[in-house]
Amino acid sequence: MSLNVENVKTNAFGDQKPGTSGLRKAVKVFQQPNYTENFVQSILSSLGDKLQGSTLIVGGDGRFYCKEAVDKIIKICAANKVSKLFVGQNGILSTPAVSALIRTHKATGAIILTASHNPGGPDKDFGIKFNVSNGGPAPDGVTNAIFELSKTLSSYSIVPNLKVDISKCGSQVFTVGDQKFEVEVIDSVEHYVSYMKEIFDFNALKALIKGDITGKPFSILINCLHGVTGPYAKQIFVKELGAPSDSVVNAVPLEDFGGHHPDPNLTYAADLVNAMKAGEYDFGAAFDGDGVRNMILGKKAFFVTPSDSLAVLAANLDCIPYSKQSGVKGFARSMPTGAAVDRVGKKLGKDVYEVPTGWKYFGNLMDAGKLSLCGEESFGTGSDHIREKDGVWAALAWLSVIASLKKSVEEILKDHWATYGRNYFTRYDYENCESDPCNKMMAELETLVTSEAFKGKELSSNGRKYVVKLCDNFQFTDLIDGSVATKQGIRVLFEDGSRIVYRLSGTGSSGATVRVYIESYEPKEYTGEPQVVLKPLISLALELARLQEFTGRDKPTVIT
Ligand code: VG1
Repeated sequence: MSLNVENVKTNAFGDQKPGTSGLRKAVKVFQQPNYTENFVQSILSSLGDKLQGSTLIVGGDGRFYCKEAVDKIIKICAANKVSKLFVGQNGILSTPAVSALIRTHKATGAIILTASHNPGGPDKDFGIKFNVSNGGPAPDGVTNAIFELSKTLSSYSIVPNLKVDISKCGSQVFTVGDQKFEVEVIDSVEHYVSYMKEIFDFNALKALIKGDITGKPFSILINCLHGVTGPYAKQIFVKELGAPSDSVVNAVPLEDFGGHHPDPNLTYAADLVNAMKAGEYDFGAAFDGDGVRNMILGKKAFFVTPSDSLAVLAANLDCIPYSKQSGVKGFARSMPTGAAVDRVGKKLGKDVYEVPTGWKYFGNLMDAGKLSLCGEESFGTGSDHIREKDGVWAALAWLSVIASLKKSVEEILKDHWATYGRNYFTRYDYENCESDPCNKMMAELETLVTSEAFKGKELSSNGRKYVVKLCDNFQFTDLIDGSVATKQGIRVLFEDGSRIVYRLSGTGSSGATVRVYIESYEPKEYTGEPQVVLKPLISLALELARLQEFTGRDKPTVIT
């Protein structure tokens, strides 16, 4: 029996502009009549000629409203002449798993249901993200086109009577008008796990955990923060690598992430930090809602900053069989990320690229074979095995380095600093501030630091002097396609290599979040406490922006 397509009249919404990574709004916004449908139709329409006969991947992190959204997406894809969808069982797929699937199936793209590290639940956030055929997040050109379409959309097409059971794996074929439409429901973890087995030496990792490498069992604690990675982590760390079953905790994905922020940092993954403090575990890792972010801890909760993590992995990338085999190309980091990786690149004679915040800016360079590894200070690390950051991959990468160097996390870091010096780094986040004063603060700050009078100026704070070298609002030209991204963060760079960066977040769902990134380089002294070492620069950063005056906050929500 053939199913009918209905064209539904709708009114355009003016606010469907994707941010740093997809469209993120409160669940209640997505639940408005036609809101989700409109955005999905805009994504599909943006594909133009590539839409008819296309194959797409659909899945999400299991947060509240995922299932409803998957159902709408299937019905709208059917009406828009998509020929095949791969859908994760029960709508579940981690973002890295989606990226891998796009590449394997040579799909046109994917619609991913996630607001990533943002909290979930009926009163929290939902998100829809579109990834393109290389497996990566849609670049600005695509998201701008989607936004433009969304502003004038007057109808969408849907097959209201299409019923697909996404709880069972297997293929279901339908006739829509005179076209075939296939939905293949796939196991959420299988493809990703087998890919990880190709990338890493699972026998070596198994031996590490068992104790065959260091002479005693290496104990790990993996906290999935009730995000999507639970089933992946159970399968990999427990079933494949033989870690005890209680080494993976908070492994059941929950629609509201247990009421917490699924963001693996020192504040929101405090559980992991506290559990590691006693020294019972050698290695700890936590991941975010959709499995892209990672936090790495050593024994007694020794914290590895994401910027250092990137540098250590860069210096040791050939401990990973996949990277050794494919050859280590260049490295990249987002602009606010600490420059530790730059020093590794210099020593190894590899190029290091600096791009704006957001994973979408790495894709072209990777496709052009210019980089093997990239990362962001926001707990994102990944390689060219896919086009997303990948939390579970990062934990496996670290275990590979440990197995190969036969050293603890702390020893690895201390050796690294002894060789390269240390880039002290911290980030202050002021979440959910009022937008208008924050916009004003950024505008005034830009005027101040880019003024003639500010050039070469000597500033002092807590007895230390800093001489201004360069200030700007970061602008980036993509080396491959020439596209330009402007206003990517206000930078204040000093003669001694220290820097302060200010940005407004592009992932929040309401109000404004101010991020202040502070970094200094110490060639020899590497044992200091970042908050102590950076104190003068932190005070200077807050004073320059008149942060308390504009935000009304006397302390940040999160310090990393
Ligand atoms: C933040 C991070 C950025 C990251 C983005 C998406 O963006 O700073 O580095 O790429 O989140 O991460 P913003 O605009 O809020 O600073 V995820 O894990 O939520 O997809």
